[in-house]
Amino acid sequence: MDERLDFIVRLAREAGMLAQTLRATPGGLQVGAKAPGDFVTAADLAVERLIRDRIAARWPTDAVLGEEGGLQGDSGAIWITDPIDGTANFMRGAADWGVSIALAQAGRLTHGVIYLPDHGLLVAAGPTGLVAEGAAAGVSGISDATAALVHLGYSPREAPAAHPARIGRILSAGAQYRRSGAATVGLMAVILGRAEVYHESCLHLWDCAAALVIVPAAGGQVQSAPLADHLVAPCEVLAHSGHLPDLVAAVCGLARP
Ligand code: LIP
Repeated sequence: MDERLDFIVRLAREAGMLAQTLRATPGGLQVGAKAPGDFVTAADLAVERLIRDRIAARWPTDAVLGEEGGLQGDSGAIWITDPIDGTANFMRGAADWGVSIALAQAGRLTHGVIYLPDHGLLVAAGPTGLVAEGAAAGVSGISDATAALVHLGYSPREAPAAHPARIGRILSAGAQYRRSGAATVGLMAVILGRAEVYHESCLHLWDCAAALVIVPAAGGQVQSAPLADHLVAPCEVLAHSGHLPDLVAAVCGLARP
């Protein structure tokens, strides 16, 4: 395993354990809201601080983009992290949340790790291969839409009417949909072959950068904006197994191929 992949796997485990410890500590969560429905807890801030400190100690000239602290540093190597993805679930004691850490070098995403601590699932990928703990990684081979699951993400950044319209297209295609409230959970489902598609119209890079590396390594396909655009604004993200083009077109509202 290359040293950066080994580093992010170990860091994701440490970050997840810190988040679990803080949530279990009486008064450890002090919850705030960045916007209506967009929560941040003391654990989000502490875990991102840990991630930034560990990266700075090992690669002091690299830049870091985090959900809570934004972009700090100016370098060809940028670490991209959501310390606790699915904060609204995490702060209520639900299991659907995760740690996401990725690395971009010279304008390309090269490494990523997603860790779902309460589920005991970790997947990571880099130039030397794929690592999976808690389950085998590999996208689904299902090609029948009536057996397919589509995970959706939603945020108030998208026009509310667009979401039920997307659900209607999925049901009309014969498939079923799920919405966990954490991109990492839906993207992990695609990586593990437990769902066929993940889509979100307006998703920040820190929620999905790791998955944009891992899904292809698990045999799937991803579509998103150029990295330079996604670094500065949320963009549409699609990850899928590659065996259901008609369903993917329905999810995205595109003409059938
Ligand atoms: C969340 C994402 C989710 C999205 C939410 C939110 P957070 O991340 O995982 O997919 O729909 O709007 O962005 O804010 O809990 O880290």
